[in-house]
Amino acid sequence: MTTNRTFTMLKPDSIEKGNIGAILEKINAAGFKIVAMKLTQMTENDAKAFYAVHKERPFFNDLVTYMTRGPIVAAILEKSNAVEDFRALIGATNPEEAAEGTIRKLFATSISENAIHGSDSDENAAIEGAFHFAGREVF
Ligand code: RTP
Ligand code: MG
Repeated sequence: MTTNRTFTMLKPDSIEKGNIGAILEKINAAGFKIVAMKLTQMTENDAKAFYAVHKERPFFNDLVTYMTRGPIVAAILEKSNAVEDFRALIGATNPEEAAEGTIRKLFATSISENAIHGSDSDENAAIEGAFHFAGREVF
């Protein structure tokens, strides 16, 4: 069994709604260890770079506006099978399609404002973690 890491952001709607504690509770209960964490706000250039894969999509400008409108909680999480298990914990992109008990089912507002991000591969987890954290901030 390999222990590995994923990257997450609690998105601005989660902070606005006062859901940081409740969401971290779910993450802890699912067995993830927090190895880096901070409250931070992305600039427009940060969000455009972070979500560059979606730059041709019709929702791109709305996504950048949403992700930059207030602080986020960025974190690196450790667990066996971290990327896949965390995507299962957060649920489908559209909360209407998310399974019962998932973070998006419980806390998301809509497909656009969906409470939380989770990396979609080990490679992206490493890239996204390094985007937000210096080496000395990761434990
Ligand atoms: P994320 O990258 O944030 O973990 O989300 P995801 O993999 O589940 O979904 P993805 O396809 O990567 O989309 C990134 C984020 O863009 C917003 N979105 N809005 N209005 C729309 O149709 C739409 N589709 C996607 C969401 O905030 C989504 O999480
Ligand atoms: Mg994605």
